[in-house]
Amino acid sequence: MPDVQTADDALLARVQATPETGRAIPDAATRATIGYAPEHAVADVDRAVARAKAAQPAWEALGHQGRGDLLMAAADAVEANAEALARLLSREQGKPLSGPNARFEVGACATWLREAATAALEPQVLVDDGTDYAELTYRALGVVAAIGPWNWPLMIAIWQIAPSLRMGNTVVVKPSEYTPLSVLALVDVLNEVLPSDVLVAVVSADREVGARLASHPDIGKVMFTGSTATGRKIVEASGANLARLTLELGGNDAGIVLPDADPAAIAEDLFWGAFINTGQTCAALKRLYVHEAIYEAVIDALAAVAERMPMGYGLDEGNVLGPLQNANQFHIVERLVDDAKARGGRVVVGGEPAPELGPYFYRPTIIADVADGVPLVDEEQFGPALPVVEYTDVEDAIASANRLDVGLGASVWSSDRTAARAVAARLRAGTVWINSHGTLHPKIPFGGVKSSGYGLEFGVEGLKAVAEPRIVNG
Ligand code: TXE
Repeated sequence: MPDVQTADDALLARVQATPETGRAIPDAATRATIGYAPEHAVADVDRAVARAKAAQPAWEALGHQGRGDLLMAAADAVEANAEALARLLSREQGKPLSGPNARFEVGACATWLREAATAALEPQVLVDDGTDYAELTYRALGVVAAIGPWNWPLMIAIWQIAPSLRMGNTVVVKPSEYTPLSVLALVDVLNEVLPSDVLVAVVSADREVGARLASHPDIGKVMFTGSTATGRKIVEASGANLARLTLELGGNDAGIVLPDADPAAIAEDLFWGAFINTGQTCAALKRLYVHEAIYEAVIDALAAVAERMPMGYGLDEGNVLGPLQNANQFHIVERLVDDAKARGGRVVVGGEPAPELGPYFYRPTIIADVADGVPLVDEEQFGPALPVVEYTDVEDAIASANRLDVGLGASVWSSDRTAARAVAARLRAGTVWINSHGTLHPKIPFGGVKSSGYGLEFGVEGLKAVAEPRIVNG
């Protein structure tokens, strides 16, 4: 048996380019080069789409059972390579192996593959009254473009790929320029069991490559997770090819802690709601509104959790927080925290980088005594810095939660589920959690409202979103 280090490097060797032809990809923590990503050109996108288009009819002809069996085998292949994938992901993305991080992400890939393989999508009888008969069925759209981000690169790629394949589409996947190697490794593992050209990857730092993929005339659907700005470009591109879109864009999720919540009981779930993946999560808790009666108690309990969570190099067992993945994101977090401090925000913990750990580490940070209008509250920080806002009247907290132009998730924290549900019903977000934040389930649809995007992923709704509806009438 090769040791895990060898397996990790062996996987990398299967997918990487040479130093002469490829682009150096740094370890997110140390910034040392870990490998070389291939650089595809716009013409390679056209070739990739042509291959996927040619492979699609035979893939669709396998039927749900045949495709589902192969997706189950793909899940087994992911598990057989789980530790190597997790290590490569940890190095490239920065998230530690331990905690709800790299091993968790690879495990979720297998879980979501199996769910996509087995979810039942039965024909829906619309009318059957003796005179008229009509039913609704779903078939493949053709070729799906899967365009992903760098924060959860493997899991989000699977969210896009697995339902698309299940429904008989073939897929061209374009990973983020920041995390191409781990996604290429995942694709390579999936392709151990998939027929050739059913799943093709294109990789480039040139954003024209993603733009060409989204606007390609033979793309029937774009599954996109990333920034709102790029999402808008994809909407514009779809004016030409009329590709269907699922857009999972940024968020600025609010949490509201009601006065009857138990600070000690909720502190750890609050912490992970905000700091999962070191805060680099679309549906993370990004601003917390706490009732004045328990404001200091919640801050103290949260700070105690933050202080005992180890941050450091991802391959060192036991660390649960890592670096910001890239310089750009590090500078966003640093700017927003410095600004909040300058405006009188109280640093409860953190509030500064951790350069002894590496150039882009930032200490887990809780900033109290800030208000709406402070950029750390109003903008997506996408990092380990949580602003806490005190409120007196829950009506104000609800108004604050709803006042921004994004609506991916939100949460309400209370010992009274009925009271929490009453508040939840008034929050404008794709998902409102009660006493947790950001927890996902493969059968529960997930998607945003407002500028957080549109379309649902996961479960049966997720299958419908990568399929063409067909009514048979008569
Ligand atoms: O995202 P982009 P970036 C937020 C986060 C972060 C910011 C920018 O706040 O600071 O977005 O991150 C591809 N047509 N989120 O720059 O630019 C691109 O190559 C088609 C939130 O990584 O949106 C990459 O594969 N594709 C988010 C993908 O789009 C294009 C997660 C995302 O890149 C393209 C990540 C084009 N014209 C960042 N231009 C979340 N919701 O979780 C670029 N791409």
